[in-house]
Amino acid sequence: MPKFLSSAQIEQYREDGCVFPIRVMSEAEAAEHRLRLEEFERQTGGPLKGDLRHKSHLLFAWLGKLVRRTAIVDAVEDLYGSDLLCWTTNFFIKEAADPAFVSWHQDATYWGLSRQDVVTAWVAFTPATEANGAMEYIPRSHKFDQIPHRDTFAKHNLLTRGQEVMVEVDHSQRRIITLHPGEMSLHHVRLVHGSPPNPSSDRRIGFAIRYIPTSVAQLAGEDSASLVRGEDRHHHFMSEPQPTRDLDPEFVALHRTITERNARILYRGTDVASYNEPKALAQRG
Ligand SMILES: O=C(O)CCC(=O)C(=O)O
Repeated sequence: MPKFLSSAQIEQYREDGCVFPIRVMSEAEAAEHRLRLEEFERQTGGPLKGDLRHKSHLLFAWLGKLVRRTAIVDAVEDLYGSDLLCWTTNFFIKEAADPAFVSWHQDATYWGLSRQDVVTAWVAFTPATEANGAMEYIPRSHKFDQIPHRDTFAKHNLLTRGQEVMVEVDHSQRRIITLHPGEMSLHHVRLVHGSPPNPSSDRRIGFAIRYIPTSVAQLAGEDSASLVRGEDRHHHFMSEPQPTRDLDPEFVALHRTITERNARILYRGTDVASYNEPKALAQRG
């Protein structure tokens, strides 16, 4: 018996590689999440940058809670069982009238994980629509093998390497993931997806939470993850603690170590060593 998703939603994930919209909090709670983020941005003088956008659930107690939120984890349990890790998180923020975009890609390409049992819960803090650069995907593309990608390191590409699939994407097949604030989509690690720029007058903010069953391992280096449900009998990842307050200095230091290690996995084979380095460095390499 599923805990949260309907049988039709589970079937849609298995068949299409993506299911949405799934409400996981009220619009008011989503607005509170946005407010918390923007309060921090106001204090620090601008949009969240560099490694602060990644593994942010180790920096902010409210995001540490979000990755453990019952509705989200119940939905993931319906897909991948009851022993679950949050492997990482990534803010995908597109400013108003900004050229930032995400090229067509499969998440699995550089993640180094041992299996394809990886799902992203993309939680909308603002609306995500065709008008503000919502995610798009090609249904059933998660059933393809790993597709070769080329690294572009394009300036406005929000992906680590600006990686893109080396095949022509048939745009007539694409579906747009329209979400209201407080809703999420779930997408498979091999799904071909991307998103265009946001020409609208407001920001589009999504928080991507990547979940794996504890049996999945990291093959590309040392790594850590947060246990969010059940038990970890495999110990493939070092266990991350949960922050109880925002920006606890111990957690800030831990986050720095972890994101540096993580960047070494994601940028392996390039000259880039951290999320904070300009992409141009790699283009010169
Ligand atoms: O937020 C976007 O537009 C793209 C997000 C994405 O590629 C992902 O969550 O894997």
